Amino acid sequence: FKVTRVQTSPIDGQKPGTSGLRKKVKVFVQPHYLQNFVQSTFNALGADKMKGATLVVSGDGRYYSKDAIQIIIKMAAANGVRRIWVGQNGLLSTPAVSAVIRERVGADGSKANGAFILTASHNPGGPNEDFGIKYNMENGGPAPEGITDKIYSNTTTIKEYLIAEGLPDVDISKIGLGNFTGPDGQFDVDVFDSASDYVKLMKSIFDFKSIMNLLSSPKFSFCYDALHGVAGAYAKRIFVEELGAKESSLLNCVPKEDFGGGHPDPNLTYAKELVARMGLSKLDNTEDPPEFGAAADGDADRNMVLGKRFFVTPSDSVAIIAANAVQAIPYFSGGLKGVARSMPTSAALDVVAKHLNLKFFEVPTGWKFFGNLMDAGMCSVCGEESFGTGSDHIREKDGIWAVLAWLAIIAYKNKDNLGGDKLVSVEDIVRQHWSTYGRHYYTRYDYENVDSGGANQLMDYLVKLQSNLTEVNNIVKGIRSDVSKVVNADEFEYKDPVDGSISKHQGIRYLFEDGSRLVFRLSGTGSEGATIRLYIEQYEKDPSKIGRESQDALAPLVEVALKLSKMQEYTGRSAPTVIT
Ligand code: VG1
Ligand code: CO
Repeated sequence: FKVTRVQTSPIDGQKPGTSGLRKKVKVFVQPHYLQNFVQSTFNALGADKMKGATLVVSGDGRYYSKDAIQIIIKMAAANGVRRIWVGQNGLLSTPAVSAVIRERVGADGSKANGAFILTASHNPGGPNEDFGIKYNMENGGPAPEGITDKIYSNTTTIKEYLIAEGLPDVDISKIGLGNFTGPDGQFDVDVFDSASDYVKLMKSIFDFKSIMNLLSSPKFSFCYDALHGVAGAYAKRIFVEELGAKESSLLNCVPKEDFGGGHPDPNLTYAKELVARMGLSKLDNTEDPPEFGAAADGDADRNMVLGKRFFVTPSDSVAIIAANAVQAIPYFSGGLKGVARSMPTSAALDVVAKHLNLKFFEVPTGWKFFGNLMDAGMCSVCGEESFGTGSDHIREKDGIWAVLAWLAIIAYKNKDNLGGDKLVSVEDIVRQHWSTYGRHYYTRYDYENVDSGGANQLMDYLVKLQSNLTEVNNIVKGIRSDVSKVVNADEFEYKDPVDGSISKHQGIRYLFEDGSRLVFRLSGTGSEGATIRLYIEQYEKDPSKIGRESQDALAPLVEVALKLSKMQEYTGRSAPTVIT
């Protein structure tokens, strides 16, 4: 092949958000759109870094991925990249990409330098829905803000991109190595099995034997919903082939370009089929739901964990994993280096960290902030309220890992008891945890696709209000007299303890005397309009009060949040789109 330089000009709006660039497919297929972003990434990383590099290119298999992969292969070849690794059919979950970067060794001894991940995660897919792309670094984690800022600034000045001419489309449906020759010498495309590196890593972390015993126990039953995302490719290999779960325990585990028309977001609103099977729908007519159910998002980095007629909040999930990791998961048997959560995530993890005397960190929303802590050996387990849980085995959150962690904990809690009469259930484990550590009632209200002007006004108003706590408390008292006092209010700002970098404007916080919190943020992953997220949390230590319905317990704070922020006035919405 030879290298062609194509003239182009900047296209507006290519700023990566919380996790890469996400837009409607219609936007991505415009002439030069993807190419501008990919070349801007190569330029941000530097031409010398790209020369001779090995890059992974794959994703959750959503619509437009296959075309995008061919374009990126040709551009990489033209930019001097030495080899491209592609998961079979272009499929790799986000955590598997991270694992491949860190663990895989090519036939010629090569190691990956980075990856393009093609996903818009939990956003729907298809010709009228979303596509996305992000770059991950040599440590397997998302590019830090220093790089994403550079990528964005390059997109505003770009004049040309390089693409290989005469390089044929590569057949990514077949495993094998293709060799090509360009002006710089040899260029290879290596198509490999999407699951084997990841499966190997999971087997090195968990005791598969004890999980197998649990899955084969007549007292236990299991169900997994991939929502037609890429997790299906891993679920079958791990849960069925390795661990012996029944094939019928898998729901929607065939990856589809449009996720079967659904919204591949594992929460109580969108994972309808699983929610019904677990006996959690409003009209519960399930005779005997499984003991354990879980779901993943499109790119399989998120997880939702359910027990029989029981929902585990993601904030509780990470706290419970941290509290049990050393006993239940061989990878952690030497102890935890530290734990971390994103700012809006509840303080359940903080309480565990305190009890166990662990290092603790609170970072802004988005997985990229955990990477530095992990690379520096300061953090083992971390999580976000947005159904993201993970550890330092890779540098992304990991949906299947979280499910294995829960299975390991259930297996551990029942280890002397699998022959006994009653299973220590998911609900038992969570309630035991609350009685030891107290309970953090938690809910999140999302107002999706609201007018950006109104959303910004609401945020500006809340920031301005913060300067006068007396006024805030007058308003709060006027709304409800039964909530405690606001003692602090600010915009969250983070200084990375490893590299000293500072991230500002990471969410507006109202902190109450009794430990309750209200947090307001604008989403950075949407593709249209603005999404306001409102996070509401209340801590209850009194054992006689930890068994309430979460929406009842939080009702006073919710009322305060909505009235204080003038939510309806600014957004025109009388109710959120999604409550989790
Ligand atoms: C959301 C979540 C955040 C998560 C991010 C990426 O971001 O709130 O916790 O890290 O999605 O997850 P935002 O900016 O929309 O609130 V994923 O599974 O979409 O890569
Ligand atoms: Co995701």
